[in-house]
Amino acid sequence: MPVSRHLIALSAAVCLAAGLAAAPATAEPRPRTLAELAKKHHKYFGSATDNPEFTDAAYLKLLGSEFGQTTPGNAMKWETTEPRRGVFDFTAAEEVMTFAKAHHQKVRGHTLVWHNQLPAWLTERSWTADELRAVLKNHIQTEVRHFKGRVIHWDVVNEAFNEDGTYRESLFYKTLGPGYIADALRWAHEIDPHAKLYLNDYNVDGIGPKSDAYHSLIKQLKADGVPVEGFGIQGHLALQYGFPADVRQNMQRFADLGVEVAVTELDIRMPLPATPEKLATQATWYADYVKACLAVEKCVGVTVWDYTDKYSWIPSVFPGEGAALPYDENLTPKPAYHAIRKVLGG
Ligand code: 9MR
Repeated sequence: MPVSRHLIALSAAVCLAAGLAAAPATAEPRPRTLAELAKKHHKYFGSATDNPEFTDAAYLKLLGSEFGQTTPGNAMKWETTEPRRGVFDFTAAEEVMTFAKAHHQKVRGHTLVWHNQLPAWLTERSWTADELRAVLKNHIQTEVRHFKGRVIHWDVVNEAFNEDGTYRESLFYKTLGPGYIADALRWAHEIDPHAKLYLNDYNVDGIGPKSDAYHSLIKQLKADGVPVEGFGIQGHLALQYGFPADVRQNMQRFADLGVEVAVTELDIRMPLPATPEKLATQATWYADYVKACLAVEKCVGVTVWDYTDKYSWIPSVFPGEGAALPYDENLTPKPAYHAIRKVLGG
């Protein structure tokens, strides 16, 4: 019938017009996110986050869209998760886990054994080796059990060495001796054999006494059948101290031991004020760091230690320094962000 043919033609024209209005011929496709670009290289690109930031909607929008992985900056640390002996509280960590799940992000668990951010009940008395071993085992196993199957990695032991490659004289080292590291790895593995177990530290970007100490330790742990599966290179750099030129070779020598490598806490601070020159150098450094990870097959991903200068830990710890992250305080991408995109092929 001519009438219905007319109607069909009319409605087709309306649809076409509506379609054209919604997607003009000149529209650019949505730029791919850092997460999507990294995934093409079979790596993740992530950002740490922290609970006080969860009231900032603009911040969360970028966190959930641009990054494919997250690490709770504080929520899984001992003082937060076991504030009283044997009393566990995973509320803060669960807030991060819920966000990560909703945004299809992988989560790195950080951290089970560290000399810092320990609860007072642990540090304000002395322990026999047997007592402390029981406390440590219970802490590790309870936390790992709680997040079992939901974290890809655990930073099981964090910052175990001094700059010269000697063991840090932490409560755990002083009371239990160096064997606490192997014990911690074994206890964690017993509960969640699928999470990759990491040792993690700063100032181990290049080859030197501290990274040498990790290299020897991991080699020995492997020889002893201890379940160590990753080396976390935090990557807290500062423009005034130079770029670690051998970061790729360093990653590779760990990969050659049979462990994976991750860049776990990358930020690149500078003396303030930030100038275009400093931001350009920072951009090159970010690009070079990511390039190193791309060049090493067993480097599984890069995490920035939060993504915006608005929430960086740097200014409070290094007065007069900052501007360390790829987005500025207004959540605007900096040259570093564009440099990272470019290296990832964006
Ligand atoms: O980002 C964390 C900051 O909010 C805390 O105040 C600080 C306390 O030590 O820890 C920061 O994160 C550290 C991480 O857990 C381990 N590597 C160094 C990080 C920066 O200090």
